[in-house]
Amino acid sequence: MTNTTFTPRVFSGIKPSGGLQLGNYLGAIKRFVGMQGQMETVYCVVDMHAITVWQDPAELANATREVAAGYLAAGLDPTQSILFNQSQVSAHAELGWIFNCVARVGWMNRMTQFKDKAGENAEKHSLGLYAYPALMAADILLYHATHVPVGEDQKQHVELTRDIAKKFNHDYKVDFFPETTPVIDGPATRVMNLRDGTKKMSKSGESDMERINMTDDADKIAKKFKKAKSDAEPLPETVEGLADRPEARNLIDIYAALNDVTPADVVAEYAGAQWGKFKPALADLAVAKLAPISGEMARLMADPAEIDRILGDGSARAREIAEPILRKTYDIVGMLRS
Ligand code: AQP
Repeated sequence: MTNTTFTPRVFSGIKPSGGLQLGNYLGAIKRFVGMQGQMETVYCVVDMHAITVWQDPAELANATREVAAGYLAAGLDPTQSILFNQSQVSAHAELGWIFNCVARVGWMNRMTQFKDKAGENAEKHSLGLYAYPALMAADILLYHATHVPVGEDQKQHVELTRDIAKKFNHDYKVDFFPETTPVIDGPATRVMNLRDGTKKMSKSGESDMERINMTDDADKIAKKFKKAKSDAEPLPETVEGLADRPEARNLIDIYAALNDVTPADVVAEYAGAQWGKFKPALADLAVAKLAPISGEMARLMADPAEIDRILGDGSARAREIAEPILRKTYDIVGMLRS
């Protein structure tokens, strides 16, 4: 085994499986933008993951542009970071197949997200939904990414990525793929559903009232926070007082993440306040922080050709990193090239 040192590089992605929601922004995009300039950053719109559940073709193309617009509107600089959509770099699918042959069925059976999404009807879901964590490992390792910022829900998949890298290196007696570190920090790594604080906020959740969409206007945001589930108690005096109060914890975490403060700061400011005071303050804060982003998203979406150009340029730059790593992987595995 050699002792390879890997250049620090960030990779992460978002599925265009619907419009962006607040959890995607606070748990992912805002943190992605914060890592820009600290090391090389590669960010993807993972359209191949989106089709693990049915997507209308015209809506998929539109959602791909909308996720790209979300990244850009939140401050991603496409000259500083690489921004592209996954299907334009075919090496993802190719390395994904190799990792399907490295990952064990027993490992995939432990993935809680598949169990949550497929529920009791697992047989009726696509094979892609079951196998997608191996493709996600390929997304990450195709860039030899050392750091992957994600929300809490993706932690298990980044751990699987580490297992795949270790098994590949061990089986082929190489030190080729890094053991990637998941970066999960800040108060909003798991933004919860506004109507049920025990469930994650999702793009594809059943009711629109359970999530804040990045395209919601001020009235909608105010209405959704006003109707958000809370509880009968006023806000506590300390964060410890939030134990067993999932809805209260969620609203305070959202406030903290939007305002770049800690949940303890929020509790200190609103100790003993009633929800009738806190919820309008949260709605005002959310509108102040999100309106400039949604306004910029709308401006960008009015010029789809420019978004396509940015994604095309990013894809070419992504291929420059990915293709040599894929070729070397094929050599290691023994794929003949003539
Ligand atoms: N509720 C959340 N809180 C914090 N982070 C979240 N992320 C998603 N929801 C939350 C983070 O956003 C990034 C992109 O996620 P994704 O779109 O690729 O997949 P997902 O986690 O399955 O997102 P959704 O919104 O729940 O999509 P659907 O409903 O289509 O499955 C990841 O870093 C994720 O952790």
